[in-house]
Amino acid sequence: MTLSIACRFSLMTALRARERASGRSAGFSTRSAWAPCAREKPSTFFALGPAGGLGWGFGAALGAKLAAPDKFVVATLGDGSYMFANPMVGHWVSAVQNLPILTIVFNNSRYGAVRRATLSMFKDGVAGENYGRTLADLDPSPPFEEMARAQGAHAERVEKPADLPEALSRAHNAVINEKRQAMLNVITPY
Ligand SMILES: Cc1ncc(C[n+]2csc(CCOP(=O)(O)OP(=O)(O)O)c2C)c(N)n1
Ligand SMILES: [Mg+2]
Repeated sequence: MTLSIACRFSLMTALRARERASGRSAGFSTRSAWAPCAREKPSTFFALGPAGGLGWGFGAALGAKLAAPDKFVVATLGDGSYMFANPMVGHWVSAVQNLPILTIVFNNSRYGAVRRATLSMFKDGVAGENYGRTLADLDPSPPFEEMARAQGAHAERVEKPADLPEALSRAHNAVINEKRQAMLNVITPY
């Protein structure tokens, strides 16, 4: 099992357990980061298709929190999607408008989908050199957790799958009990 897949499974398991306990959550993703997690209730997961709208998830999640303040709202985003969303503004809006949500970034330091698409068509061309990273590289990744903290978020960098359940617990506690926004920068190299 790769680190990335392991991270996602820990996340799904932890969030689904919370959902069963509270019955109150909603997820937003620019893309299908929750694909392995079958949803059991309608209107608990919203996402766009892969063809457009990168950057939609963060703002959509804030809008959902505005519309449904009693729900535990989670935005799950790739690092590219997060950057497209203008994250400093998103965290600022969250703080100023009192919209505590949990934002989870799956950070592989690249536009992984772009790299995959490039390699699937042009792996032997110039674009395929350097393992297709040339036009898809986001390395070195900025310290997203520090940027979120600057806007008052409870924010953590998570490097090991084993650390994810407890990090999720702390983030969940910050949102539900402290009414603070939370952010997890989950490092998922592959
Ligand atoms: C507005 C917009 N621009 C460009 C794209 C093309 N696009 C689809 S996925 C993607 C990269 C996504 O990167 P990331 O969010 O880091 O996810 P990863 O594939 O690495 O898991 C891009 C640029 C898009 N969908 N929407
Ligand atoms: Mg990425």
